[in-house]
This record gives sequence, structure tokens and C-alpha cells, in this order.
Amino acid sequence: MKLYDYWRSSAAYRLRIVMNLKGIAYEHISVNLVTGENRSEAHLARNPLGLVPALELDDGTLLTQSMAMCEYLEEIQPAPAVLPGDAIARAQARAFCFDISGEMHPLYNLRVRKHLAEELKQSAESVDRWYAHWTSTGLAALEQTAQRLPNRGAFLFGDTPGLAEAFLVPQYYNANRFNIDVSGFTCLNAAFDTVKDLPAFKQAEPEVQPDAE
Ligand SMILES: N[C@@H](CCC(=O)N[C@@H](CS)C(=O)NCC(=O)O)C(=O)O
Repeated sequence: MKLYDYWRSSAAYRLRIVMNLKGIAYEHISVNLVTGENRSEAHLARNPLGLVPALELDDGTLLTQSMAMCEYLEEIQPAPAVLPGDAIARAQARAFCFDISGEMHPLYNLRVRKHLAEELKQSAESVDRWYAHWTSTGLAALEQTAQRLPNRGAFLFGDTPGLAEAFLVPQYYNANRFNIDVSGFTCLNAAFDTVKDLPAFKQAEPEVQPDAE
């Protein structure tokens, strides 16, 4: 499989973690978001929204949307599982991931920040405040969710790391990068600390990717 990736893409980071957890080898192909390579004809043919990641299967089929791709990987290679076995816990784990990928991240994605700065002429300070606001409120809600989880084991959803951690860790990376205070999020911090040094997570870190600058 080919993963259209960018070292600093938090959505691609989710895929890298899941592929590492499952031991699925992939070819990394960098699509530079800073130079706008994601808006090139070649990449728009892969994903008309011009976003990464995209996953190209061996027969040339292209998949987009990190959650859909992770679910695909879970279906073709169920072990080790990244979603819990119980249907309710599975729905809750998916909801945790969608809170990140569908509610938080789209609000402060690069194209949103660029639009705020370039089209709406907002200052760098306002854009940073926008970013911090949506990250902090999103993480605060996730903290509440994590505190109420009935199925916690060593990890958020049981005894193995899964999609919830694979979606959370890249948001922590971003929060760190933009100096957002996460010290109050005790459950999320514990979840982050439990996985951050596992090889699947270490090897997915932005700074060790081949296109890291
Ligand atoms: N919902 C999509 C989000 C993908 C996405 O927004 N990717 C970002 C990088 S993390 C991107 O390509 N941004 C380019 C841009 O905003 O122009 C997913 O989960 O895969």
C-alpha cells in the first residue's frame, strides 16, 4: 500500500500509528502541505478535497478519510484489533475518534487557518487564538468523555492500544506544538503517557518521518 503522507499531518499520523500497531508495511509518499503540493492536479485526483492522508491499495484503489481507512485496515487485518470487541465500547471508541476527526480538527485545519489569515485578513495572533480555542474546548470535552468511560483498562478502551489513542496522540502533538496547556486533562494525559513510548507510536512521530524538515 502507498500512504500519501506528510510528516506534520495529524490525520496521516493517525494512519501511521494504526499501520504500525497492525504491522502493515507501506510505502510513504510525501505530499508537502506547506508548498501546496496537496492542491496539485495529481493529488486532487487522489482526493478532490486536497487533503492527506490518502491510501492507495495494491490494485490502485484510493481511500481517503483517516477513520474510513483505519476501519478498512481493521476489516482486512482484524488482529491485533484496534477497536474493542464489545459493540457498545466499539461505538464509544468510534465516537471518541469522530470527536477528534469530525468536530475538533476540521475547525483549525491548515486550510481554515490560511483562509482566516489570507482571505479574512485576521492577524497571526487571532489565528493562534482561534486554534487554541478549538483545541482547548475539544480536549476539555474529550477529557470529560474519558473520565466517564466505563470500559477502561490499561488503555482507554481495554487492555490494548487502539484507535482512540491513535487519534488522541496526534492532537497532543499539535497542542504541544502550539503551546496549548494540557496540564488539567488528567485522564488524557494518563492515556497519552501510557502509549507515547510504545514502538508503534514512536515510529509514527512526525520528526522521524522521511520528509521531516
Ligand atoms: N477528515 C480528514 C482530514 C484530513 C486533513 O484535514 N488533513 C490535513 C492535514 S492533517 C490536510 O491535508 N490539510 C491540508 C489543508 O488544510 O490544506 C481525515 O480524517 O483524513
